[in-house]
Amino acid sequence: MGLSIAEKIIKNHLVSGEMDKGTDIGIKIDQTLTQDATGTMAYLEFEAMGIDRVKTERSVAYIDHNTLQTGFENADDHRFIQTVCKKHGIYFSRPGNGICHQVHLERFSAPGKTLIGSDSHTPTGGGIGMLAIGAGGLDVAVAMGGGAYYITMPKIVNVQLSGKLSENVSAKDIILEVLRIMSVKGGVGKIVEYSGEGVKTLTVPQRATITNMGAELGATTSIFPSDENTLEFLKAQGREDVYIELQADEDAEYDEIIKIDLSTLEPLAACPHSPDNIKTVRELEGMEINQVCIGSCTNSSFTDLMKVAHILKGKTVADGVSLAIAPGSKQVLNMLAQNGALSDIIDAGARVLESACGPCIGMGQSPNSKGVSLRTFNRNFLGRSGTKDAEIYLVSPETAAVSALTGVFTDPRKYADGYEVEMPKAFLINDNMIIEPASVEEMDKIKVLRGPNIKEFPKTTELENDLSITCALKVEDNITTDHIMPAGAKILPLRSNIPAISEYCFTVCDPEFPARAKALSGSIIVGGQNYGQGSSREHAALAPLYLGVKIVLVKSFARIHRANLINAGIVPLEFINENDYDTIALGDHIAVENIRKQIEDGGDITVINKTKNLTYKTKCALTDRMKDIILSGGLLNYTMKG
Ligand code: MIC
Ligand code: SF4
Repeated sequence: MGLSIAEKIIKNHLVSGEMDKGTDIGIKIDQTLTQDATGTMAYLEFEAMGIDRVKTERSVAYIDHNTLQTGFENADDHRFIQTVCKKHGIYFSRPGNGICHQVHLERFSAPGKTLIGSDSHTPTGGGIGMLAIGAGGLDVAVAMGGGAYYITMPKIVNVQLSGKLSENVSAKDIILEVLRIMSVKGGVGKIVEYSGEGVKTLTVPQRATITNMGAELGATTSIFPSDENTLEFLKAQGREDVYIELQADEDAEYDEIIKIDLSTLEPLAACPHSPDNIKTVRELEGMEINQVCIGSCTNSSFTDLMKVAHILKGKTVADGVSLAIAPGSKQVLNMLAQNGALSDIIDAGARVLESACGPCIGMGQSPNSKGVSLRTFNRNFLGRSGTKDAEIYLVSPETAAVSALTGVFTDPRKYADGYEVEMPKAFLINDNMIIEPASVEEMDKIKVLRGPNIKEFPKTTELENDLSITCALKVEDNITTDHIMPAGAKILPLRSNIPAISEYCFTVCDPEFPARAKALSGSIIVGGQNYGQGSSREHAALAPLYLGVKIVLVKSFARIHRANLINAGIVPLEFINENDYDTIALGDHIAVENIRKQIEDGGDITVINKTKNLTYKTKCALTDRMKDIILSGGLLNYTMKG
């Protein structure tokens, strides 16, 4: 039987297990990336492992999330990461150089290689044919130390693209269509692999928009073939030496097939508050809007912003609209500056932000109360923008730019004028904002600088055998990590301080949760389907850990968050009978007896609701390695035990 692209890369990197779907495999990791909001923790964990120098082919740390610097915290974190990188062999991309995924695609990505990153949108690299996966910080730390990365061998979904996009219909509309078809949980346990004649019509940045937002499907990753367009992109980045061709075998077998004719697509929008709540822009036309934000790792490439500049040229942003634009990287911003497009953008009245995540993670530009904001981003979870009652719609750069001018939701096809952005033959290459690590000889001289905001990774202990705990929170389906551990300008600066950030844990759902959980001597959280979707932030596991949560019992989990819970030593349980969910209430007293033995045996775990006098059967589905991690009290303890 032939292999798909993802299977070929996995085969080349397999260090443990067999490539049988649904079983655990370990793969060798060639590259890692971190960003600053998850990076401080990842590097503290790396330091705790006591390894001198990274063992990957390339590890890069980016500063892109916490660039508001409203206090000393972020700047201290940047300095810590910069010095840690210098010492331990990691490349450091300075603040201002751009968003991790955009810069990595431009300067470091390579077809056929494996990449894990402490950010859920790491699959952006799939646009160039990498096997690029989002992971928790601890997994990245272990990979930097030369350890394998463990995943469940995913099923492969083949999305066959035919035809060509019509003018002003965009790569964003393709992924919104895939989200409409598959939903935010449709990709769990799967890799989404693109093929077909339509692939040839898409450039690498367009493909990267699609693989980036594959994260919103809950997929392990998404991947495109590596072909002549890939070579063209790499040549223009002066990096054709890393090119290899990658195609699926003709007789590759897939678990699911989805067919999309690109010529039939029209502009789409993800409506509040979920990326799979899709409507056509036509249906929304005429709705008054207050804000437009263009940027993020989904849609801030040179070609995206050239299109935006073309639409804005010689016009003015509508009176009632605030337009903010954050170019994805210094390369993009500089090229727009040099060719004059930036001037068109400024002239139209856009508010030009630095090359960073910015409004995407609630770092500024929160909309007005009940404001309608059109964003080219990838997530529109409730409250993420910083304004709880705002209505966030995710759209293409074309829809965003045209609507910014009209002041109402507008179908950009009405403004089609035959303009096509050309892929540059040569991008502007200047890596002066990427600092190389010290040499092996020099590394010992480097002193790692820590500010007062940096607190140690919380210590964990071995799992107790008899748990007698209380239900401290009960939540619904599709809880995101933005509910569990919110971000934004006020909370993000605390990412390297677990005691302080824990005070905000779940406060979006229940402001009393942190105090209640702390007062109990051990607790359980109960949730619905797809619990923990969204970000890779391990803080969504570390904060509950710090607050004394021992078990999370839900109907189903999102992949990265479940892995983060295991890494933190919190037991992830799933209801076997989903109706049991209805019988647990806040404050119920829960007991799990002999849990160590139950975990070791690998069968169902019996959970007793003492208050209701009920017994629940739950499943844990842990591999032997995961069992050891949980029993040791988390991945750090497990790794240090050797
Ligand atoms: C996000 O888009 O939610 C983030 C912020 O980039 C996160 C990482 C984080 O929480 O630091 C992600 O996607 O993993
Ligand atoms: Fe940054 Fe937003 Fe991309 Fe996350 S989704 S990496 S916050 S731009």
